[in-house]
Parts: sequence; C-alpha cells; structure tokens
Amino acid sequence: MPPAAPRMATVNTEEAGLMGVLKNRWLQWLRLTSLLAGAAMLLSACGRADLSPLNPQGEVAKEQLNIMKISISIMTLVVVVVFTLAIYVVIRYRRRPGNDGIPVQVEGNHKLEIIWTVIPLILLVILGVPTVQTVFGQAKDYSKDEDAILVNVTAHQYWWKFEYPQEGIVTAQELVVPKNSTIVIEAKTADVLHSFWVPALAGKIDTNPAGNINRMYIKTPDKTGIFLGKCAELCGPAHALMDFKVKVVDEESYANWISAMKAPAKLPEDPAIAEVFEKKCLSCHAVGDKGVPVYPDLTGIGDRETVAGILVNTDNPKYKHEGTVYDNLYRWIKNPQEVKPGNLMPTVELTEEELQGIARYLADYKLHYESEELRNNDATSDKEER
Ligand code: HEC
Ligand SMILES: [Cu+2]
Repeated sequence: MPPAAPRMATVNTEEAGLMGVLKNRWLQWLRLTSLLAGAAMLLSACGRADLSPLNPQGEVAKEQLNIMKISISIMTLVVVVVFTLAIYVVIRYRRRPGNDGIPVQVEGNHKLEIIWTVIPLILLVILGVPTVQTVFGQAKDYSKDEDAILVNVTAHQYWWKFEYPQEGIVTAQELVVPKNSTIVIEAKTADVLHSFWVPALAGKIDTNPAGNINRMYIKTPDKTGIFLGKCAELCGPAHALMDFKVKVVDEESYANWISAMKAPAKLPEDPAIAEVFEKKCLSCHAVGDKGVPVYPDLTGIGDRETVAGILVNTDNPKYKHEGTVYDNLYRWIKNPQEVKPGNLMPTVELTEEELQGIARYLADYKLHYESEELRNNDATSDKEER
C-alpha cells in the first residue's frame, strides 16, 4: 500500500495542471492550424502549371478551383468555430470543487434551435448556389458553336485516339489545340471503362462501354504550353502508363499542323525499309493517307513529346522512361511489352537493320509546324520545369 499523503498531493497537482495542459494543447493546436494553413498556401503556389488543379490554366479549371476554395473555406470556418466553442465550454463549464448543482437546462430552447438550424442553412446556400451554377454552367453544350473545335476522343487499352471531325484528321496520344479556344470533347471507349483527365485544364470525364458518349468542354488558356493528361479509371495492367498530352499552340502553328496532318504520307526513302514498314506496320497503323487506322496514327510521330504516351522524348535523358525520340522509338518497336505490359502491340519480327531503319524513319517523320514564337517559348522556362 502506498502512503496516503503523496496520493493526495498528486490529485492536487493534476487539478492545477489541467489548465496548463489545456493551455498548452490550445497553443499546439493553434500552431498546427497555422502550419496547415501555411502548407496549403505553399502547396497551391507550388502546383505545377502543366499538371495541378491547384494551379489551374484556362477558364474551366479556374472555375473548378473556385468551388474548391469556397467549400474548403466554409469547412475551415465551421471547424474553427465548433472547436473553439467546444474547447471554451469544456474549460469554462467544467465541474469545479464545491459546485454540485445541475447546470441550466436548454433543451427545447426555440431560440437556440432556430440559430443552429439557420446557420448551416445559410452556409449551404453560400456553398450550393455557386456550386450548382458552375456545375450546370460547365455542362454547357458547345458542339453546335461554330468557333468551337470538336474532338472525338476514343480511349483504348492503353492509348488515346483523337479525331478532328471538322478537319477529317486523326492523331494519337497528343491533342494539339490552339490557345484561347473552346474544345468540345466527345469521349467514348473502344473497350473498357477509362476516364479522360487533364488536371490543369479541366475535370475528368468517364468513357463508358456500350456506345455511350460523354461530352465536356475545355477552354484553353491564353498562352501556349503542354499539359499532362491521364487515364483516371483503372483499366488494366498498363493503366498507370496510359498518359497523353494536350499541346496548346498558337493559331499559326495550329493551322500549320492541320495542313501538315492532311498532307500525303511520307514513306521510308529506302525501298527495302519502306516495304517492311508497309507490310509489317501499316497492317495496324496509318501514316497520312496510307495504312489502316486501327491503332495509333503515326503521322508526324517524330515531332511528338512522347512515344506511346509514356516514353518522354528529350535530348537530355535523366530517367528510365526518357530518351531521344530515336531511342524511344527503337525501344518501343523492339519490345512494346517491356514498356507497357499487356498492351496490344506484338513484338514484330525485324532484323536489326530493319528495326534501326524504321526507328530512324519515324524519328525523322516531323511536321515542322511550330511557329518561331512557339519554338522560342519551348526553348525557355516551360521546358525546364518539366
Ligand atoms: C497487331 C497490330 C500492330 C502491329 C502489327 C504494329 N503495331 Fe504498333 N501499335 C499497336 C498498338 C495496339 C499500339 C498502342 C499501344 C499502346 O500504347 O497501348 C501501337 C503503338 C505503336 C507506337 C506508339 C504510337 C504513339 O502514338 O506513340 C509506335 C511508334 C508503333 N506502334 C510502331 C509500330 C511499328 C514501327 C510497327 C511495325 C514494325 C508496328 N507498330 C506494328 C499495334 C500494332
Ligand atoms: Cu486507365
């Protein structure tokens, strides 16, 4: 049995310490909230312009961030007020020595009940009106708008087909669009569920099987840039590699691109390579007006940012999935399954010479559509960040 006296002393210290502990907690909590608020601000400032919804580009993404801001602010306000009241009540109305009475009972108090019903109602209206407005606003159908650019998006395991019905052209993996414009996306799938998502430009839209077509629009920003797109719906083993790009260019480059895409196909100069390419590749692929457009259209692939959406073309490769456009093409054609497990391109039997010849030809298949302004922009800040 421990002696009685020290025990009493302990109780007293605990009593006195409670205030101290609460005060400390309060301070800790305050520090934590300011830290979180700081982190939130920092994160939103750091969001990558090519990737993050917190650094939105273009009108649609900006409107969406505004809704996020309103809901987070209201949530924060509610949390701060409720926690402050709760902590205040715990401290102010805690049981004190000698106070054995029952506190004033407020059950059924109309005034209080009206107050705590009306406040949330007001908050819901503040949250609801702009949310409903934006959501319905963004459902607007621009497909009949003469100035809008229509793009039919078809998701495939594991690549994206972009069709421009107004121009009669098709491309893959890289959606080229002019700045300051409205793009109408009509999205469907060729196989399973996928989801089209360009975080910095707009929300996502699912592509559903059974012929269903979903529509959304994107307002491109008033500057050029390359934005990352993702499949946002688990669709198979290479789902995480099902990336694409949205390339926003100036008017001049866009017009050049359209006419270059419509130009007749350019085939390998070496007749032996051309023959192999036509026989072994154009049975699935198309270039210009040649071939079968079942799988990704390869017209101008030497100009694109990536091969197969995931091997990044760069002259200064740093990571495993980076390489020069030639190296990436070589690597892909040699063994597509190594890059994207489960994709539908088989390893085509080629001699080393044929493989190199085809990779060289495709790497040199450029459309040279970029205006001088765009090339200069590309050379500066933008590319460094990526
Ligand atoms: C049986 C059909 C088939 C054949 C034959 C075929 N491919 Fe493919 N190819 C595909 C499919 C499917 C993809 C898309 C893979 C993915 O990303 O999921 C593809 C993707 C590609 C890509 C990446 C396209 C892009 O948009 O980035 C290149 C390059 C390519 N193939 C080159 C070739 C070459 C060169 C040959 C001939 C040696 C060839 N393919 C033969 C089906 C085929
Ligand atoms: Cu997917």
